[in-house]
Amino acid sequence: MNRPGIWQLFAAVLLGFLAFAGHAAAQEQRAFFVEPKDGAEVRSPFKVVMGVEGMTIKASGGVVAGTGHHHILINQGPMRGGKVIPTDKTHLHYGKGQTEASIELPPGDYTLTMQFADGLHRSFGKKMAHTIKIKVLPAK
Ligand SMILES: [Cu+2]
Repeated sequence: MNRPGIWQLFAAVLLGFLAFAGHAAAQEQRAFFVEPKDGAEVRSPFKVVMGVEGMTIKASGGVVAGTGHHHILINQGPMRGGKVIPTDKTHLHYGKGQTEASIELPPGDYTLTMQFADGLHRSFGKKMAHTIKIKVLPAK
């Protein structure tokens, strides 16, 4: 009988389970601002970095399950799921699959919402959105 062998096997199974559980948790779907942080003070133009988990970034065009692209909505909250995001000065599309952008805004307080949406720009709703507040400072 090789008792240490059995305990090693037990430990390996336990570690495997923990790794699986951790992976499952990481697969939770969310979209978020990496940069700027909520409450940040920035000067124009400022850099925005967009992140997504549990979905894949794909250029706009067709609808492929589990994929989409980023949008930034200026001075508004998330858009209802299924609603097509308009294209104008306050609804910015990153339809080439960009994860970084440079944004220019006049000085002031802003609410920015990062909204993930499908290949036809249909919002994935609040669960795939992240809203932050920032202050754009006057140019130096
Ligand atoms: Cu779009």
